[in-house]
Amino acid sequence: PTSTFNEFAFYDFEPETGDMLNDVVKGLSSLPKRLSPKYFYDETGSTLFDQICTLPEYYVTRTEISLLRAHASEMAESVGKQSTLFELGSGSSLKIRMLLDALKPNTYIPMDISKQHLLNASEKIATDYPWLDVNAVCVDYSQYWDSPFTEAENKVAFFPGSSLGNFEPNQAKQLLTRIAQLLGQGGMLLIGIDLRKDISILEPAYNDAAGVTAAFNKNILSHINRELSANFNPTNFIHKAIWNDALSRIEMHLLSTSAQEYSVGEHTFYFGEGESIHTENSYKYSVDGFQALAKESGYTSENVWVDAQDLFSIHLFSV
Ligand code: AVJ
Repeated sequence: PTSTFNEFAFYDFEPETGDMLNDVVKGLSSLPKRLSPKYFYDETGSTLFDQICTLPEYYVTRTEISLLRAHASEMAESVGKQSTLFELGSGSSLKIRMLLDALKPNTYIPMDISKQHLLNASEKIATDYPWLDVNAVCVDYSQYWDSPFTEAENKVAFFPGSSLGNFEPNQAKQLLTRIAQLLGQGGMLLIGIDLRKDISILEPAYNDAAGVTAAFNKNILSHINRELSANFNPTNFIHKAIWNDALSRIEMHLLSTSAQEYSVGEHTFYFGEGESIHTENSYKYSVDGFQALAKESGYTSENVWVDAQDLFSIHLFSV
């Protein structure tokens, strides 16, 4: 007989502070200035993101959750019998709960860049699902991809929240290709992708009345202050979110309220009045457009679920 207790393991491939310094210096030295949205997610940023997910304007999370709730058993049926379930960007591991009972995998492998958040969330899952082995992996999945779990059998990956939308279409293709390599022939990918829609819905979702998204955007500077001994004053920047229709993406920026100068370690950066730091892209796809991108990355479309208002899609692909 096997053990009555599930296994819990934590693997730390947390990105080095030195990598972050190089990356931040490079981004702030470019024109226009930019910072990677992965630096939103320190402990404060992950908590602010959880708050965003409950905002009335931010339809993304609640729509995806209602799709999962409505179709979990059909999704599990389409996925078929898979024993190892990966989740990319597992955050607080709330959505996965809607799938665990239907999918009944042996092992859950949550992957996230935010270490403490991942540890708390995965311990809770291990407690609440005593039949499930949990192997949490703290990792920057945009960089590191030598998974210790390549050998596992019958793999399915869950990539919710339209997080893939943070990547340029070409980078998205590369990441999807890497995931396909991890999954191997017969592997399955269940992925949540936000849909193109009217600007009157899109812009408020990234510029909420309560100002939580503004705080989330500015926290990237506080994170850099803490991690890299920088001296940004986040109150001297304004949050801006705009829809770029030609590129089919929401862009988030931080605009400098005046001419000012800040240091990051040994480096000094000058910001003109009104100058932008581009902090995030959030690409939106049509159902067909995303299926074409996935096809180019080595997948076959198996199924897709869309809500009645055409806000959000959950695709199932096989490798
Ligand atoms: C986690 C990347 C999907 O783009 O909607 C939410 C992040 N940024 N509000 C998104 C985010 C501002 C979110 N993703």
